[in-house]
Amino acid sequence: ARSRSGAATSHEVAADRPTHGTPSRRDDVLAWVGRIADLAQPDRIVWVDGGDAQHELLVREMVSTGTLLPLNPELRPDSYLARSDPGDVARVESRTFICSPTRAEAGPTNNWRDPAEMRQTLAGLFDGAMRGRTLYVVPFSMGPVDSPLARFGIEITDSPYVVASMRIMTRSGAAALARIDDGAAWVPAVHSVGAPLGPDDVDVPWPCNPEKYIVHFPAEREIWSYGSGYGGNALLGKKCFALRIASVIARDEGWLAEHMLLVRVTSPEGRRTHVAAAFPSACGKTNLAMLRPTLPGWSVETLGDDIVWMAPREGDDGVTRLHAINPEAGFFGVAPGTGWESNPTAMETLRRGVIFTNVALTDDGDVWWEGQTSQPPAHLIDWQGRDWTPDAGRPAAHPNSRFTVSAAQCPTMAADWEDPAGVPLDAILFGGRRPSTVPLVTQADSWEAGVLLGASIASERTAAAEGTVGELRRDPFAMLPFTGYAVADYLAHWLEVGRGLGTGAPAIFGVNWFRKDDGGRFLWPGFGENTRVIAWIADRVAGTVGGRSTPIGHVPNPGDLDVTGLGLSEADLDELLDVDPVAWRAELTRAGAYLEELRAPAALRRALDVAIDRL
Ligand code: GTP
Ligand code: SPV
Ligand code: MN
Repeated sequence: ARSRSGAATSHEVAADRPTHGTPSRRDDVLAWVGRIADLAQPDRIVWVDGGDAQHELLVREMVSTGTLLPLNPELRPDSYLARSDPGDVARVESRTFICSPTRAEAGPTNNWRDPAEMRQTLAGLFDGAMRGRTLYVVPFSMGPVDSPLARFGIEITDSPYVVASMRIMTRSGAAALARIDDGAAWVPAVHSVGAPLGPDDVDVPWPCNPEKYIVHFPAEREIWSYGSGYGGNALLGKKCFALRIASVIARDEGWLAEHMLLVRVTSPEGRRTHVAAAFPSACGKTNLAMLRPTLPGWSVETLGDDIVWMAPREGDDGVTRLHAINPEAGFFGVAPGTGWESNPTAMETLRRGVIFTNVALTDDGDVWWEGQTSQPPAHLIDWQGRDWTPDAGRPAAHPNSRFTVSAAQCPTMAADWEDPAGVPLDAILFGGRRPSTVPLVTQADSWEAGVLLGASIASERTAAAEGTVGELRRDPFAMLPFTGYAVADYLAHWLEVGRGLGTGAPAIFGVNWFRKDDGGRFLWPGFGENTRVIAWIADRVAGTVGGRSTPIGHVPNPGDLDVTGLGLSEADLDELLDVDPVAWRAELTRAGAYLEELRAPAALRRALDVAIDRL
């Protein structure tokens, strides 16, 4: 018998495996769980209800296996540190697959595998993969459960860390299962760390497998993930569902699933502007989402920091606008660089109830990472559990170390952030890390020019995925690793959505906080001071501020941007707002070659040619 225990409950699903919790009432769900259990052969099955009792049991178990290290409850109540396997610290884009029926449907930017072949590979990998472990069934909702934009999924995982993280990042448990049981469509998502245990094996704190597969079947709307416990690879509601699979659903249903933050900006006059912004991974979304304005009278409320779903809907005024929700319920944020100076809102959010991953441990049982304070503590335990002193010559926290925390704890969260209707979008920003050429801010002159701007995003690589940090790479819409179908079709879909919106379409802007001088110093102070740019953007939407026309769109005249008190030199400001025709010709020519490679819609290539001609 596969089960070691005879203590089966009445809730038996498959074989004679003990089952705990309240299973679904739906036959298709039960059959699927049964099939996966028969394949992966876990010791037991737990239906996760999202309640405190189950959660506390799970945490206790993780503490006993060393997966979670409790932090000092006086300094950081209810918080834990997880140290991953050193080979499992980021998304693995080279191991991420889009298994559409044809290679063309995955486009030139995704790794494609033949679906039938991949299913065979997965059947082999998952055969017995959960032996000695518990199979958790985690029903979840992306979006407030009552939102017409919400979509449901069920993740099967053998990782308690994933269960605890999904509880923070999504609405998981009984409420989501109730919707599914009532007939809602659901996306099956199967995850295993790929580390079965024999009867005499002792578990490690962070089980994983050197061989990793992050697999999507867009036609079947199905996800399989093997070998990793890291966020974007394992919390399948996040990038796998809310971006890769959702982008396909959105294409079919006429909406957009994007790698964006979402905020509400209120001007001193009380005018509200809803802004979404797409920057590549580790390029400032969480920071901008938690912006603490440095200009008097302005306020910013947080709605989301990583993913936005938006759908056209006609308002009472007869104008069709994009209405946006944040499908997540928490933040999985980059720790390094987060400090009381740079992002006090995040620091306040992190006071309690946090799962930290791969940060350093202080001698008094709290956490530290590079950039939290200007001076590091004299002694730490680094992210790999080794002694660390400031002269160690290596970072104490992994550059992609992260915090997982509930959005409800964020002090700047908008009171209505869970409004099922979402917010009407006024502006969309695109940006990246560009040390040269790209101005601080540009307004696209049309939706088409804005789509071109999004399609042309390039950014220096960061530690959020494997690869060489600092290398410039193209990342259209900050969605390069997250588009579930051919990027040419994705661009065509954006153009199509814009046509449907007409005058209700949000204005589109490009921003760049990362321009440097010849000495490698950031020209722009960034962080809270980004308020100055956000204020210009909000005023442009209202039509109350000027700008000068350039071949790549409108940029502020030096006098249009409020830079009082920044101590910015005139020369630095000029450089930040400069559109150099020679550099831009080269930039657009490169972008054109890339669009060609993508087989982007002709309308975009024409828009690009027009801009080149104007230069
Ligand atoms: P993902 O969660 O990977 O999608 O990242 P993100 O886009 O949310 O990036 P995040 O806000 O976490 O910022 C990543 C890094 O960029 C951090 O180390 C920040 O300190 C740094 N950063 C954010 N905003 C700014 C800025 O305005 N200027 C500068 N110089 N650095 C910034
Ligand atoms: C990113 O890499 O863009 C993240 C972290 O937001 S992850 O969830 O791992 O994708
Ligand atoms: Mn992200």
